[in-house]
Amino acid sequence: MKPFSLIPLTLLAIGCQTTPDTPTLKEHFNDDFLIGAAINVPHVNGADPKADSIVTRHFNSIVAENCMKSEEIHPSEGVYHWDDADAFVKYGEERGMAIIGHTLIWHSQLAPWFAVDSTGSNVTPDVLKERMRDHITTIMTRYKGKIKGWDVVNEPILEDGSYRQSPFYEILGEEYIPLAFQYAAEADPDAELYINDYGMNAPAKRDAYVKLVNDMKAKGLRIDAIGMQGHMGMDYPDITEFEKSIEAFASTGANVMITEWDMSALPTISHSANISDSVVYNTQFNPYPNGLPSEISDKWNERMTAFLNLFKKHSDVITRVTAWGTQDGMSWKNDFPMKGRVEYPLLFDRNYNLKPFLMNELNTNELKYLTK
Ligand code: 9MR
Repeated sequence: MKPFSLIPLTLLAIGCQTTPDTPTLKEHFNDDFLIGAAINVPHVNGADPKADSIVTRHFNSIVAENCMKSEEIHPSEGVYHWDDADAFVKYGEERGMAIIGHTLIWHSQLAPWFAVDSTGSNVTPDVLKERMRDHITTIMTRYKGKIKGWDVVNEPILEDGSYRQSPFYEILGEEYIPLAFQYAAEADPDAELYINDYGMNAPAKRDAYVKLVNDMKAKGLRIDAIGMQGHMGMDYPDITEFEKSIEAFASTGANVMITEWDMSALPTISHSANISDSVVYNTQFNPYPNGLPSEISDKWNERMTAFLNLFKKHSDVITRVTAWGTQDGMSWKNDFPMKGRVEYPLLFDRNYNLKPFLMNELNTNELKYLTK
């Protein structure tokens, strides 16, 4: 592998014309895994033609960043907002992409009505089961034959291996997960079914997932892949522990997917373990508002290379790698865990240029990848 410093600086500064035979990520990883990105509603609606060009050219899979979460798609009981999800699916179909649905059962961005009655108290187990079944069946049926696979349950287990105290867990206990997979398999027997979570390198969490998936398989339930959200930083996760999790998950017979890949280039802010928690603005935690220093960028690229090489090493079980966004400017990480951070976590920079680690991977010095 060519070190980054060997890329001629003049070429980096000038950029080149893209020729029709410029390599693309999807061609390059064709024998390894699907390569994808999360896209949001403005993207689908044409707000960012350059990002559209990147996605169309480089990716063969997309996932809905927000528009299929229950709060968005099913905001009140029996009321579905299909427009954004329909447009997302159409976008993928027009481009012949593997379309991924995210997510059916999740505690966060949960529609406020989902688990409570008119007085605000938790519904009974039977009512929640019926609501889950309706929700899963209605959505999956609408996109039958169009969506390749679904994150059926998202983020149900904590770092210590215990179950998250979500409304689903409070009302139904551990059973809610197998039930969701049963309803999903019944709704669309041809769709792939995934469980998806962050912090999957944690040993106790790893063990809990291996047990959960093995238990579900023993009950005859189908689970096609374990999604490892790749929300990373410069000092986490430990790559050795991450690899142990890939191997442990593969031992269940399920495939593995790197579902939400991004890597913060900024100092890690210690905050509560919950991915949706935020901290108050502090300039100390926004050290590079005007651009990433080259020594930090080099380290970031080296670390991304190490993880990419790990994914390639395990491409027999890793069937998809999906970045959580397109270019740095649109990443959720700009607001996490502190609003207003200028972040650099994605595969393309704010000028829509491929990051150096991927230019090395593609063995090219070409910066611009916008031509279709
Ligand atoms: O990127 C998503 C962001 O736009 C939303 O505001 C946020 C709300 O919870 O969800 C983000 O995506 C999350 C994903 O759905 C599940 N895993 C963690 C992701 C980052 O928070």
